[in-house]
Amino acid sequence: MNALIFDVDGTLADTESVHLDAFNHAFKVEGLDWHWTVEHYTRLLDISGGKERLLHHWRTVEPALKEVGAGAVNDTIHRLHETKTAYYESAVGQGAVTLRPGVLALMSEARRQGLQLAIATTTSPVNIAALLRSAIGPDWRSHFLAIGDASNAPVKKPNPQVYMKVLAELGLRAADCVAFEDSSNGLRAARAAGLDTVITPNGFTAHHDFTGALRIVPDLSQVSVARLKEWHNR
Ligand code: XBP
Ligand code: MG
Repeated sequence: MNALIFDVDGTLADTESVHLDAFNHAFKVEGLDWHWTVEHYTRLLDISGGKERLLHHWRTVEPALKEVGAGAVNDTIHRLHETKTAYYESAVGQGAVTLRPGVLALMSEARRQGLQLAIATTTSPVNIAALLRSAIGPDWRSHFLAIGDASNAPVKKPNPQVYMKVLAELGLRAADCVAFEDSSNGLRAARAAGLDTVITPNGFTAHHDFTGALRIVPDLSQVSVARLKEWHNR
């Protein structure tokens, strides 16, 4: 076991409630009478990617949308997502979320033992930076040998593209790594890339199907490198 590959949203931190607030803020700024409830957003999380989620919602609430020019739709979605991302970045930068239990300890122990760390997420680079800059510090990027995100892996989970990209950048086989995820889309992407995957569900994903997971644990507070090697080797 030479590397640990971490998903971001819902795995490193419980970020989805802040993403939800950011979407609702963007709707207000745009003057749209949309408001996503926790229940509705929980369902929308079956779609990976904020822009993709916006388009899916727009299509469901406005079937006549297809008459609107694709250009106009894309422009509005980009504007909404920019406003949403700016709100998210500032909220997380002000400490709106902290890392989930055990995440920092496992990362530190892994680095001390010479394992590589990587990130494989659907979200935008600015969101990763906002979270890890406040959780780890200004040198957070040096902790990760590879980072796959929306800017360099546009085909979103459950497609394995982001994990394949990270494995290529690490120069490692899937068999030499373990992934960490919180959602069924994430698990399917990691499994499709051949990765043993530890699942830490959260309030938004507890109902997901985690068939094929290496282990399902409430959080990483009881997960050490030794325990991971034991699970991985077995
Ligand atoms: C989960 C996602 C992301 C976020 C929103 O990412 O699907 O889209 O919900 O972020 P992860 P964006 O793979 O880390 O679990 O609006 O930047 O897409
Ligand atoms: Mg996730």
